[in-house]
Amino acid sequence: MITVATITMNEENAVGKVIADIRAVVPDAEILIVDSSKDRTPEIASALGATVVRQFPPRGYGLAMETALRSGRGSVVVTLDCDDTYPAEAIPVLAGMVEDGGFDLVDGSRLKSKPQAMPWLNYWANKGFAIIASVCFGRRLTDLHSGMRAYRKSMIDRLEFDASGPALPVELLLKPIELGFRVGAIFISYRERVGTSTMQPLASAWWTARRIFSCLFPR
Ligand SMILES: Nc1nc2c(ncn2[C@@H]2O[C@H](COP(=O)(O)OP(=O)(O)OP(=O)(O)O)[C@@H](O)[C@H]2O)c(=O)[nH]1
Ligand SMILES: [Mg+2]
Repeated sequence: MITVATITMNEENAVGKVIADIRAVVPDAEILIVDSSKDRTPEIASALGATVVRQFPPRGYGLAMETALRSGRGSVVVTLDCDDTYPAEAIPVLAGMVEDGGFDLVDGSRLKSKPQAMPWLNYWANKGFAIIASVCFGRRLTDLHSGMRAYRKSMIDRLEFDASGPALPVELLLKPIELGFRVGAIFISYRERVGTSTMQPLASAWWTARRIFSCLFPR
């Protein structure tokens, strides 16, 4: 079984479509939502048959993502943001590469070229950090910050990471590489967001640098 996990904070305008899109491609998957909303997001998600774990008051992206990754019951956990930016059609491709392709983690990279939906500043920051990490880790990495990936559950069970603070996806990609897990990537599309972003660019950049450094030189 696969789990499709997403975290939500006030995504009532997107959650219905995101769940419907997931169902259309993987009807038998467990759909797990870690929710920190004040709006109707959790009610909508429950009514559509998703498993909702409430985390309120909100504890931030990282702690919600850690709960999502650790609570999934499937042998593969596929993550995506609940803002309609990621393509649900990629779920079976990513999951299949873990289930049948022998990968422990497959990244959905948004950066084959600049997505129209990504502001130039974010694009250059993402690209710059990916180049730095590629040099540091000696392999081609194109997107450290993607929210869409497939993780082998048994790998997550063995992984320790610091879920406090922004830019957790950076550590969730680099630590498995450092530990010798089999990590792959495919290119995916990236759409315009429904609703408002919670991303804080400066804090995210600082934490990205910190996380690259701490994965490179683990204590
Ligand atoms: N449960 C929970 N979800 C959160 C929290 N912060 C953000 N989210 C969700 O995490 C996902 C990613 O957040 P976004 O605001 O889209 O951040 P982002 O994807 O880095 O930024 P954009 O590229 O602008 O979309 C969304 O589905 C949010 O609803 C939180 O504190 N708790
Ligand atoms: Mg987003």
